[in-house]
Amino acid sequence: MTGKYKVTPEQTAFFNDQGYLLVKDIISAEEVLRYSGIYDKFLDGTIDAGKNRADLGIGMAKSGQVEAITQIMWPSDFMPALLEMSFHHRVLSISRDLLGKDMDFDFDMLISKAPGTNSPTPWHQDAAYWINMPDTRAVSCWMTLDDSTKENGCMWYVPGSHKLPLRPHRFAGKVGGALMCDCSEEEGLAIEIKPGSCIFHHGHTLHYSRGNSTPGNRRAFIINLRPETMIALEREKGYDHGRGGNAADRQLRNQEIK
Ligand SMILES: O=C(O)CCC(=O)C(=O)O
Repeated sequence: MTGKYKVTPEQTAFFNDQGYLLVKDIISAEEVLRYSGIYDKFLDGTIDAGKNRADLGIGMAKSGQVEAITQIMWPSDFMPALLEMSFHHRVLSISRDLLGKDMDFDFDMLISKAPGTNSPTPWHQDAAYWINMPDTRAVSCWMTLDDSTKENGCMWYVPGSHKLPLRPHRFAGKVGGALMCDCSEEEGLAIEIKPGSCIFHHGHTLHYSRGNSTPGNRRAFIINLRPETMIALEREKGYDHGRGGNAADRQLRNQEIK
């Protein structure tokens, strides 16, 4: 790994303060093409993710649409070579700069908003999907393969929200679909990014995206990381983020704070 994929102390301080960090060009234009080819094989079913593929926007799809929001958990289980490719390596390196040398790969996922699907990802904090952890350090890297704009569903964040308690969450629509909490665009900040760029966000940072109302794709590749001991604890408790086919088994994990 080269120094290019390290972040500066100033960037780490920004992440700690704001709960997110934009990193431009984590993969090159050439690599975007390579990842796009792989991603499209997942979307068109050439690589069959089976029950690891589900609709995050359950109940929002219009007739004729396969999914309102396509979510594929653990793509690297179906294509282990992904683990050895640049994106995974660089994200691991940066996450260790941001949150500590014990950060490790927890899981990966693809979230795609097909042209015209127009289904927002509701405001939420990732930790609402997870079991409670004694060590709450966790980071996601959201990388786009397309121009990510407000119109096609770029990410919005509430700066500093990772420092506040988790908000109560509920199912946005049908049980098993996305979780949501009360929040609005007035509180947030939209970050439009170019293909191959990414945003790291803390597991407690409030975020959301609008639906894709454009004729183009909005394909995001996401990697989640947390301390290795917390990953071991999750697995011990039988929690593996939809590995092996329960992607649609989304539950409220933070009921006790309601
Ligand atoms: O891609 C999206 O619209 C949502 C992504 C998200 O919620 C996440 O990466 O945690």
